[in-house]
Amino acid sequence: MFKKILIANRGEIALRIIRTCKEMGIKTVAVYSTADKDSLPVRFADEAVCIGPPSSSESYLKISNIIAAAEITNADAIHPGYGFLSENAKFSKICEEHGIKFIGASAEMIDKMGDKASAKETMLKAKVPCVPGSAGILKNLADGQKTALKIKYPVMLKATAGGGGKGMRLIWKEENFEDAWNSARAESKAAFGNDGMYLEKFIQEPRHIEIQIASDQYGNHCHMSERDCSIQRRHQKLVEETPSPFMTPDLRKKMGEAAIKAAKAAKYEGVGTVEFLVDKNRDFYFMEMNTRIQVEHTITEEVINFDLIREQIKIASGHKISGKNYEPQMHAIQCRINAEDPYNNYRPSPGKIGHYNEPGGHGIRIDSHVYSGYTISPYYDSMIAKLITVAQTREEAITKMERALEEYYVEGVKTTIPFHRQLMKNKDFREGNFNTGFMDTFELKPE
Ligand code: MV4
Repeated sequence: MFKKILIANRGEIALRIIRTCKEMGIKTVAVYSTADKDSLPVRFADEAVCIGPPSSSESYLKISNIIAAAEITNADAIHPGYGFLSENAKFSKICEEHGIKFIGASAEMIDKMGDKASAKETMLKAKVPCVPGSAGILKNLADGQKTALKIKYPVMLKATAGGGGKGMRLIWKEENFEDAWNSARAESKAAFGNDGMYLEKFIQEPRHIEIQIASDQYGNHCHMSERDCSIQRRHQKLVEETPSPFMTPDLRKKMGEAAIKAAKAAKYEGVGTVEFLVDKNRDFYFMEMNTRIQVEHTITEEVINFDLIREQIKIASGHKISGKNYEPQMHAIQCRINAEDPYNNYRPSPGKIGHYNEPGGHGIRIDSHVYSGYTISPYYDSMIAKLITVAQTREEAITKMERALEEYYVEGVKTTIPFHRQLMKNKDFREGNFNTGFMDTFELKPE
C-alpha cells in the first residue's frame, strides 16, 4: 500500500480524499495555490506545499510544480480528484516516468477514451450499444452530408475531442448542415486543437444515466448500479440520484452488463463511469467513458455502503476485486450547492461567507470545504457543497432533502439552494418524469 499520497486538487474533493487516506493510515500532502492557503485540505493534510498563484494554469494545472511537490515530500502516489489534471494523459505519463503512481487511468487509456470517435469504435467492436451514425471520423463535408441523409435527420454533429457539449451541433435539416459543419469545426479547433467530427442520429429527450464500474489490474470487473444525472443545465449537473426513477431490474441488468463489456473492451483498470443516453423506449446508447472519480460518486457510496475512494486507492496499489456486482440498497439524492445566483442566469457569486449553517441528522451527508468566514474565490468552480440525502425510498429521500434545504443557511453569497427547494416540490420531478431537457422549461419562482 502507498505510504504517502499527494492530492493534486482543492476544495471538497481534496478533503474527501484526505479523509479516506487518514482512515487507511496513509500520509497526505496537500498542494495549494496562494488563494487556498486558509483552506481545510491545507489544514487537515499531514503536509502542504504551495504550488503557485491563484490562476489554475499556474497552480493546479502546473504539472512541473506538482511533480516537484511530490518529489520533495517523497509522495509515492498522486490522486488527481476530478477536473484539473484527472484526465490529462501527459500528467499520467509524467507521474509514471517519475515512479509516482497516478491514481487514475494510464496515458493510453485517457487518450483512447478521450477521443470520442475512437472510444465509440472500441465499443462498437465490443457490441456495446451505440447511437447509429458515422463509422469514425467524417472525411469531409460531403461525407458528413451523405451520412446524415443515410441515418436521417435530425442528427448530432459531434467533435471527437469534445465533451460538455463543446463543438456539438443539432441539425434538423439538410440545408443547415454546411453552416453547422463549419462552425462546429472552428469551435472544436479553437477549444481542443482538433477538428475531427463524427455524426450520430439525434436521440430526442434522452435521460443521462451512467453506470459506476470498478476494474482491477487482473481483468476482474464489477458494476455498482446507476446514477441518473438528467437534471443538468448547460452540461452542468445540478442534481444526481440513484436508483434512477426510470430504471427497471431488466434495464439495470442490461446496462450493467454493457458497462462491463465496455470496461473489458477497453482493458480498463480502476474505478470509472460509463455514460449512456436512454430514450423513451428504454433503449440505451454508449456516450462516453470517464476515467476519473466523479463529483456524484457519493450517492453510489451511500446506496451500496462502500467507500469508492478507498477502493480506487486499493485497486491502484494492486488489490484484487471479487468481481461481484453491487445492487442499490437505498435511495440517495445529491443537490449541488453552488455559489451562483439562480435568479440571475446562475451567475457565479464569489465572496466571503458570513454565518454558515449546515443541515444535519439522520440520512444527511454533506461533502464541503467551506465554513463561516470562508472566502469563495472567483478563480475556481462555484460548487461549495454537495448535499446528499439517503433513505429507504425516493419519497423519503426527497422529504429529507426538503427538510435539509430548509435548515441550510449561507450568508453573504447567492446560492442554488432556492432552486433545489423548488425542484423538490416540482410535480414532474417528484413523479420521476424528467429528461435532459428538464431545465429548458423549468421556471424559478420568486422565493
Ligand atoms: C447526444 C444527445 C442526443 N443525441 N447525442 C451532450 C454532451 C455530450 N456528452 C453528449 N450530449 C448529448 N449527446 C445524440 N446522438 C443529447 C446530448 C445532450 C445531453 C446529454 C446528456 C446530458 C445532458 C444533455 C443535454 C443536452 C444534450
